[in-house]
Amino acid sequence: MNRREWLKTVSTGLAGLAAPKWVRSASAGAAASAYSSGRPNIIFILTDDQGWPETSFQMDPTVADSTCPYFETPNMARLAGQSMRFTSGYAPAPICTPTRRSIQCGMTPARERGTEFPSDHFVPAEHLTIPKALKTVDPDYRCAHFGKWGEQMLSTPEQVGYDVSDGETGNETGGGMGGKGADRRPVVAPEPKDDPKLIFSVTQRAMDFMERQVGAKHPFYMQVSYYAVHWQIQYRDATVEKYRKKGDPQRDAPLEFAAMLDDLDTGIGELLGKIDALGIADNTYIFFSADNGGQEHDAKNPLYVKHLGVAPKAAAAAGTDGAKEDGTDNLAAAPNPSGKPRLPDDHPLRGAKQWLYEGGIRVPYVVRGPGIKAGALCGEPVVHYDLLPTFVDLAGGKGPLPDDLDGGSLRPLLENEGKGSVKRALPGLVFHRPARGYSAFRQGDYKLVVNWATEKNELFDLSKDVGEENDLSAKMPEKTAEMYATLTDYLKKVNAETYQKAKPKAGQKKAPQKKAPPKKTPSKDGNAA
Ligand SMILES: [Ca+2]
Repeated sequence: MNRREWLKTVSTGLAGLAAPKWVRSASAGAAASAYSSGRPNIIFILTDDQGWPETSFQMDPTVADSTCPYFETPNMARLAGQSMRFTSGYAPAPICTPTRRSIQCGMTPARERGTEFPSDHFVPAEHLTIPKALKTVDPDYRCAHFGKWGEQMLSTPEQVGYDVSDGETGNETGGGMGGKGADRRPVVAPEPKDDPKLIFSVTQRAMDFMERQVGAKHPFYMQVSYYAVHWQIQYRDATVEKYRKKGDPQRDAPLEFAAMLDDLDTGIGELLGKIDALGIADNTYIFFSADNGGQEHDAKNPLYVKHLGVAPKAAAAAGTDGAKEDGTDNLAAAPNPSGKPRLPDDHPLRGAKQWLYEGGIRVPYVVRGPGIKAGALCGEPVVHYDLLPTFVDLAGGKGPLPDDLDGGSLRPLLENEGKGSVKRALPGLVFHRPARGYSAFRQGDYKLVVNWATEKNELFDLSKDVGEENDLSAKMPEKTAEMYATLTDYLKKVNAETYQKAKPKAGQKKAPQKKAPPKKTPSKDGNAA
């Protein structure tokens, strides 16, 4: 069944028509509980621009620097201790919006032809999405999206199926830079000193939503997309005082960044506390991750050159600062009175946000829930476009999903202490950013990085070389060619944007965009669900 046939079936209503096979068999076998359906709740906590090592716990216990002890994230650490840690967890893209589209629809940004902020034709509301899929498994599911939705998403949260949301929010909503040129400025004014990056108001709406669903005995899906720790930096005064007393971080991030991360952690702690207080922890899955790799805060650091493989000037020209697209100002160096060299934000990974090296796409990735062994580790590569099929599987949906989904369910890994593999149509993970001249393909321990501008391929064995320093392509030409063929066959099959077409041309500002469908009024108070 293709997606159009699937959606036609669903939109015509399930009664009296043959529902998709996986829906018909979905209702049986749910465990008895306080819920009308017994189905689990699913919460996805998505942070913004939080790098793989930007937590106080090690994302990979075998990699010493996969943490920054200066940062204090006790609630994230507690959650990780109760969870399975995916040490090779990936965002589908190294920037916000392509990742956020990919999450909702379970496809690669390459297939969505949405590898930059705009997409030339992809309207999420015209496709299967997480809330639509869960409601098809069981119409009792109530779905909410709080916090940052994304830039140029072309569909509102309600249009893709959420009952409750904060509307079409973006970086500016959460205190990022708005306007252009001389008018660029933080748009949240005055700065909300008790609610930096809207962390606590977003958390409060999420807690209220959960409470309503528990009272009404509805299973729920809730995505909480925090604006932190994306620039601009905001924090509470008491929090930043704590870090001023600690001195400078061991990484490029300014100490104010640590305060923002700390406040984010406090908000997440409140959310976790509410789950316990409501008595739903035993029937609730919590996924925690970030939308792309960490922002690099100091391109002047010589270690940056080592890790990115290019000189800072060239990196800036290539647009690693992202200032033109998403309002970040990442090249602002943190004060470094000690003068000692610091580690780049994403060390030991190579690169940072914007890049398809690991620093741009490998992110924190932990999952807690029924049947998941606390403290388990999983090295199997997983990605956010696996979430839609995973959520459907955890909710009790059976049978095949539409055949244009790229993700596979993580359930076999979650229920088997991380052992096993994920069943996807393509045996590997695809990352595609043709406008910047790069694609990458992760398969097992190996990762191929294709530079379309230079037509140079690099091959890395990430099990031995997480920093992508040893290019094996000359030593392993057959493996390189095989992975290149698999990647390029896929890109052709899904009609992905090509480097020749996607790279900016002289005098061309933006690709033409499809007109967005009409907006609905967002239900900000959440009374509807
Ligand atoms: Ca981001």
